[in-house]
Amino acid sequence: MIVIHHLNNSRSHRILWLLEELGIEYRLEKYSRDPKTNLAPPELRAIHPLGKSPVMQDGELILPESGAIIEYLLERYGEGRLAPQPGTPERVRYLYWMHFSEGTLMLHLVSRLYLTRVGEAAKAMQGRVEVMIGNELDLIEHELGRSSHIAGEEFSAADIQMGFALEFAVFAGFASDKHTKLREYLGRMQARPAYRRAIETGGTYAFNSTVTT
Ligand SMILES: N[C@@H](CCC(=O)N[C@@H](CS)C(=O)NCC(=O)O)C(=O)O
Repeated sequence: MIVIHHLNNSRSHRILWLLEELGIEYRLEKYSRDPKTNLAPPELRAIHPLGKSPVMQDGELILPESGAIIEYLLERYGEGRLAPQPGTPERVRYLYWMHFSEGTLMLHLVSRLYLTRVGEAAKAMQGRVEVMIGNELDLIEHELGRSSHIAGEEFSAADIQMGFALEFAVFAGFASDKHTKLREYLGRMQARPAYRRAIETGGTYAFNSTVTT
């Protein structure tokens, strides 16, 4: 059976959500963030040297990195679900947003979080990163004006991969009044039964509390 090494308040929620959407059985190994440092406990390093979550175990295979886990699960168990057909315009959008989530938006959100802790010396760089995050949310708002989901009219795993990054952006205060489609879209994603089941199974998840404003 698939095992997910799951940290509270983390990207691991993506994998639970995907597994719930696909109706695949799984077992959770739960870990809690340190209340002071917010870091994962050292036991996670026994599973994978970087000690981050999510990590998926499928038989002998140990796989970290949420995007890679999603791709693996779809390829192995997806039976063509939750990904547009290769060769279609939707597939290209799917690939773009699948990679954009960690490669661009999360990179900037996490960089900004760290920069806020440096203080005055980082102010100029922080401002630059905040401009980039704002531009990225504007781009997403525009994309959601084209279709009901991030890669087209159909729900796909790109919505799952983007979901956490958008929740984190809203949580960090980056969505403004002009991001109405983004907020409406997130509300729809969070209302999906599989999303709700993932929250119930995974436990504490702080990033979806500020979305419905
Ligand atoms: N790019 C990786 C990021 C993994 C990651 O940074 N996970 C965070 C939780 S969202 C974590 O484990 N943080 C705890 C720590 O750094 O100790 C992915 O998408 O899986």
